[in-house]
Amino acid sequence: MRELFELRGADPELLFSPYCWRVRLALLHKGLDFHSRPLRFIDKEPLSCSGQQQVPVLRDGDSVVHDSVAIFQYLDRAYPERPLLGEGTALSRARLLERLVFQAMRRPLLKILVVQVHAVIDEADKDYFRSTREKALGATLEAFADPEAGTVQLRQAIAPLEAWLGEQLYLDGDSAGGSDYLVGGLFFWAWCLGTQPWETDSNVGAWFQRLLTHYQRACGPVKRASALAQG
Ligand SMILES: N[C@@H](CCC(=O)N[C@@H](CS)C(=O)NCC(=O)O)C(=O)O
Repeated sequence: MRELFELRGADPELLFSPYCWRVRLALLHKGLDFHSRPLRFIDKEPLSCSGQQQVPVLRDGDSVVHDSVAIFQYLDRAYPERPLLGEGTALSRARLLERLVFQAMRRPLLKILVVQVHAVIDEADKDYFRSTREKALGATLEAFADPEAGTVQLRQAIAPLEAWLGEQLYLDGDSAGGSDYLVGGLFFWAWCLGTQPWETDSNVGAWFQRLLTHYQRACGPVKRASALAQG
């Protein structure tokens, strides 16, 4: 049996981790079904088989793999049809893209989403999330949050994607591939939390919609939180 350990909100159907979304999209690309194991932040025991404490974790028969990029690489080794990242130079470039996009998008997205994440997680997770994130950010969630500035910074960060997607339908070419899922996971994160800090009427907006439509056709509607009232 194939199992994906992933992160859930107070509503077990609300799955909002960007890294877990990457893996969901990758499994769909490979045509592999799986059993979802949604966990709260504090549910660490089920992850002990992976020797670390973060999701996503994929258990596939006797193999247990953690870290979204490592899971992509595992899937390409175990199921070579329809490669996600490829090998050699292609793999190296995909990993570089992941680093660059992550570096550029994560902080703006956190400014937009951090208070919303706190709002949607289970009561039992709230103290843990607040204390770990406030330590990492060096500020209270509320002081760090700045959806307006985050949106401006995010739009600057995705400008190269906007230009690139004016030339082709997907980051990887005519059809979606590993780069689309590595980047797309960050967009699903925002989407599931009830926000859409990019313009619908843009190349990026149309690209995200293609990924979402493809996913929903195969897997059903994506559960979304309702947006937080601003101000
Ligand atoms: N580099 C990892 C990052 C995974 C990660 O940061 N996961 C977060 C959820 S989005 C997590 O499990 N956090 C657990 C915690 O904070 O205790 C990947 O790409 O999978």
